[in-house]
Amino acid sequence: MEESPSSTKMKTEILAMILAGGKGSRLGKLTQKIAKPAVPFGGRYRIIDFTLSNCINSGINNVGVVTQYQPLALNNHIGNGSSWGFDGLNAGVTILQPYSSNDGSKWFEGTAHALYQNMDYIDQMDPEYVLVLSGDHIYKMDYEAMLEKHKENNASLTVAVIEVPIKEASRFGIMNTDEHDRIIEFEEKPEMPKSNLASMGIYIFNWSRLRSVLLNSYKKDDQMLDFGKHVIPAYLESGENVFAYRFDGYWKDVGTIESLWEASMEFIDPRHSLDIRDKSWRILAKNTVSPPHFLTANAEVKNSLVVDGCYVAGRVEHSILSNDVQVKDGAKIIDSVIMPGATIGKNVQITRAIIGENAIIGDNAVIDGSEEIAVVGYSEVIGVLTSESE
Ligand code: ADQ
Ligand code: ADP
Repeated sequence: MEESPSSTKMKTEILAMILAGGKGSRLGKLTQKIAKPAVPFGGRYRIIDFTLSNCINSGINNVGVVTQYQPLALNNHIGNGSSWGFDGLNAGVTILQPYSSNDGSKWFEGTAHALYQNMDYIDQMDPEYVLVLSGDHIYKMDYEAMLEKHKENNASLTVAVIEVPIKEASRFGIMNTDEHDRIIEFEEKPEMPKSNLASMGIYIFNWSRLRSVLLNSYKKDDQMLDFGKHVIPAYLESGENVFAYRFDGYWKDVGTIESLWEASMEFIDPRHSLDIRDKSWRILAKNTVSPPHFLTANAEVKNSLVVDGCYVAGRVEHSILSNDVQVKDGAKIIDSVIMPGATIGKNVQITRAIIGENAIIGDNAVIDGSEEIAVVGYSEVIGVLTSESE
């Protein structure tokens, strides 16, 4: 790739690249039609809203969103970025469309490859640092504080880390550090983890260094496809300054049905450590205007989040009703997440379930997730609704 002419360069200190392209196959039916970052969360949000909000709250005004798999809903959701304040003169979000080579077969093959494919865009922004983020984490984090640490350590790469329960450690990149938090050992998703210090998949790179490392590897035949599998080990091997940045707030990778359900249940609790009522760190979302929610005289709603446009005639306990959900007479919903636009028919019983967007659950259906979280897919129809409803 050629140097881009300096006159077209933007000169940004830090550019965030949100990786929003993974298939999210572990979310099964929920990501058949949309990318994981576009999956609804918390009634009013989509998963990527947390990362976009963190960027703007951290003073990071330039963001590229790398899409690949099923990007349509994500494009529609992000639009020009105005919902998060990215439409100003000094702030912008660019949705980077999937790229495929001439033979049409090679899309982004991994996280590092995805950055390599977008090198022209990054060069045009001409950042000193690139912050690599994932579009599928629920958390609030100040990336500016991480950047300060990166500079203080004179690091070439800083990896955000968190302690995880050891039984979950093999889902993550796991590392050991010295007393100054310099990373001395790193293993991507080890079968036998040597510690519980996990990579959050959030990296700050000095761009000029990463750029040449990637270019060199793609010139030769040992292409660096993935940050965890290839780039971090190569940095450690060549003696680069690689540091861990410890994060001790709430953070959840909602890559599985169980973790998505768990994070949703935690989200209901108003005392939860992910304080969404904190006005100094607001989580912004795309505004859809729906009428106020309506509860009938028979409705019984406890300990739940109910968003605009809902109509509730049944019983709802410890659950999330996202925007425009209908819960008909006699229906009972416990410990569940109902995604936007879903209709729950009369006398339906739903326990420990995630009901996908616009799904229709016909009258008298029983959806029981007491053994394993039950999932109904996007627009899926189960049974029939009686015709007089509506
Ligand atoms: P994983 O989350 O398993 O582990 P990966 O599947 O590579 O890593 O995805 C990281 C992010 O990049 C996801 O948001 C995914 O959607 C996105 N993504 C993946 N491939 C992409 C592509 N080709 N184009 C665009 N986006 C893509 C990583 C690290 C671990 C760390 C965990 C923390 O590798 O070390 O512990 O994140 O969650
Ligand atoms: P039924 O009582 O036969 O189950 P519905 O529950 O579908 O019928 O609707 C009862 C009434 O409430 C209908 O007039 C319907 O149009 C109205 N309604 C439906 N959704 C909403 C809403 N979000 N807000 C206010 N009223 C609604």
